[in-house]
Amino acid sequence: MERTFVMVKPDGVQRGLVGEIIARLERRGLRLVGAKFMAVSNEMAETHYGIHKGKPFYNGLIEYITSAPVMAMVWEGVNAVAAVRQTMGATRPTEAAPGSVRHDFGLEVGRNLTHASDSVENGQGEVALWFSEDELVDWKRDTDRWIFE
Ligand code: DAT
Ligand code: MG
Repeated sequence: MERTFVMVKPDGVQRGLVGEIIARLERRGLRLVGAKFMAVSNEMAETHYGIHKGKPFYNGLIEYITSAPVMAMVWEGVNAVAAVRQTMGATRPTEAAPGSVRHDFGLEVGRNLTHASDSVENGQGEVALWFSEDELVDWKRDTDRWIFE
């Protein structure tokens, strides 16, 4: 089953939106396989956002993501990567589809509430970066056959 790394960023945690965001992913039918509430080290932030190094917003991005705790999670399901990106919405909240998290709760690109892996390959890499194997739970959900065809 496809897995994706999802994070409620510091603004989402500070604004009390962790439950709301988890509820949307649960309601969508995705299955939670790992979660931890944590502070992000500078080293972790720089590894995670390595592809953005050198861009004008990079320093602000690192400062933002390390400024307060985050909720790091792994979710799985059929087309989990695309489904979660859709639930979160476009990077800029003012371009995110109505009904998406970033549209419904955000205004600014630098306070866009969540992270979600953008490809299956990056999802695998990010899951491995943020979680060890023993932090991921392999389980069968009783409703799986009513959600997965
Ligand atoms: P996404 O988080 O939708 O995958 P991304 O990977 O392109 O977007 O960028 C990572 C984060 O960096 C994004 O969530 C917010 C910030 N960011 C991206 N582009 C930005 C910009 N032009 N100005 C300020 N922050 C930006
Ligand atoms: Mg990205």
